[in-house]
Amino acid sequence: MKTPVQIAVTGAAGQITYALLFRLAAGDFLGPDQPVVLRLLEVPAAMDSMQGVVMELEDCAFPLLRGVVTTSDPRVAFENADYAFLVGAKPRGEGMERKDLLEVNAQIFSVQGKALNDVAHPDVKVLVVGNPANTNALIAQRNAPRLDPSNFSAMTRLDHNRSVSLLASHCSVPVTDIRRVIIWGNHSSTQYPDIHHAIVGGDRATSRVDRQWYETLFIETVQQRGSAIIKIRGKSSAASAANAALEHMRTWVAGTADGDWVSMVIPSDGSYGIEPGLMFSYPVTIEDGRHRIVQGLDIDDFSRRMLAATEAELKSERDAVAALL
Ligand code: NAX
Repeated sequence: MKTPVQIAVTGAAGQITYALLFRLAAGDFLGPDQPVVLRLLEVPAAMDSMQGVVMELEDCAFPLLRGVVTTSDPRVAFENADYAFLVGAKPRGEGMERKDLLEVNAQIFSVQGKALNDVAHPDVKVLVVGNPANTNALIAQRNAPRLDPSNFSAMTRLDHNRSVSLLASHCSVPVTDIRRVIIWGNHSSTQYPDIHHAIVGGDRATSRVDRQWYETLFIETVQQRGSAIIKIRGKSSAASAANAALEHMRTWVAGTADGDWVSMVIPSDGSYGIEPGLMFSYPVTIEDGRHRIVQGLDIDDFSRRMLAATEAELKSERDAVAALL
């Protein structure tokens, strides 16, 4: 048997983690021969509720689960962590302005970034799910100068999966026939779901769908999918978000399939004219645990405008939390 890997998960009493932890413990992330230790972080007020989740984990008698650490101290949660799923975040409270939300989360992610810097494994792979995910990831990354910036990421995989599913159903093909969709930019309603380079079966997606449908319905449906689920379910996406988080990390470790890519928020290197350093969602291929931005894609005027809008939003988020960078 291999040595257990240390997986830190924050917001461990929340609804996304309720769907995530059992899959991590079951081996869905790293396979059936990789034992894991879960290192769970919560705020003090949610420790009891987190303990209930731990009791359920125990009751599953998962063969791969070699230990569970529970704490409200990030330095304990992230100690020697190989992987960190940063799911916990402060939701928008009543009367809270967007700037207040950014600031309160920036505080959380600056503390967590520092703790990762000090105690995590030097190659730790960090995924930020908690919103505003891109900017939270930026804060964490900037507060962890010891770590390679490329070890920090945020999640647009749920938006990517939503795009794959919607395109497949519109074209009446299985999801396995869809490749190369892209989510550019921010995980917010300015994100740009792009199918200009996507493939449906053996065809270019643009030859299979009506431009009008794409520019209006497709883009808006993906951008607004989270709100649509809240409206109908009364709660935000949880199982699909947990699934996307698991897939994001699994692809990061296992690599992308030949001829395909995934969308991932990573530090911009200036590709496609985006300001270097911004945490921006790009199409990436992954090999040996290293992501590389797909280069050389044609960007038409429509796409250029969409990229500019989401980049502008990310810059304004960054400027709102500049004191903590
Ligand atoms: P919940 O409110 O159910 O759970 C969040 C948990 O985080 C709570 O138990 C809370 O006590 C904990 N928490 C708050 N501050 C913490 C801190 N400083 N340290 C540790 N734990 C802390 O939210 P849930 O539905 O699970 O969503 C979690 C986050 O994911 C939210 O920010 C949400 O907006 C975001 N999402 C991001 C998505 C993405 O694609 N990037 C999609 C799904 C989701 O909306």
